[in-house]
Amino acid sequence: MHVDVVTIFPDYLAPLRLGLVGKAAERGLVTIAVHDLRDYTHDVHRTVDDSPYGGGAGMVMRPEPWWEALTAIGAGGARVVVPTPAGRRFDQAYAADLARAERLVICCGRYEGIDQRVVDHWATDEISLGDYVLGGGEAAALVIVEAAARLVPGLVGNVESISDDSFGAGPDGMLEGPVYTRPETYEGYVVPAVLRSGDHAAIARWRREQSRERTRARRPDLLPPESR
Ligand code: 6GU
Repeated sequence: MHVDVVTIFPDYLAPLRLGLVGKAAERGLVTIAVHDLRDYTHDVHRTVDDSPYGGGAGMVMRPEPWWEALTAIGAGGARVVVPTPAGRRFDQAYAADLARAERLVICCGRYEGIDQRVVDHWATDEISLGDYVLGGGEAAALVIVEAAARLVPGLVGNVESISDDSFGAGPDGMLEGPVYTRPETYEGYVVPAVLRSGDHAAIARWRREQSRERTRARRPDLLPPESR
């Protein structure tokens, strides 16, 4: 997978060098290029915004720098993602779908948004992380790339710990239960006895129960209606 991110804040994407995505980039499984939108302006002030037609508060991102940037990148044929609170809600299945793409281009808007003609012509996907408003698409781009990149085939550890549309290794799309490591007792808190029992069937049963109980308490919407 190759990812292009277009932004007026290239430094915002620096964390993509870290962790699992960074490791994937080092190994060449995922390649990431960050582009400064202002490199596609031609005025001395490198202007990317202008006032909205029809009036109103805030500024709108001008179409010309976006069009030139996306043309230069060769975005035609790629999945072109515009993060926006007006987009389709992002989830694990959506991430898995993006992970199948050979090329991903993420267009990070700021201000009140990008001129609609850019979106109409270039965007294949408008994605929202949830019902709140971010200052721009950059934080969303970090989330989208991290969620998709860890699902790219061949990445370390993604064989059994990942399935398409459920969370982590939680069975049946339920939430993960609690996890523990050494020491057995810490600050008076003890690791549940069953996990130290060596009884693998009992451990598997306990994990399923924990998973189900946590999901019922925190996210009943993830359970089939009849078992809520
Ligand atoms: Cl993807 N972008 C912005 N700017 N705000 C958001 C969002 C995305 N998702 C929720 N709020």
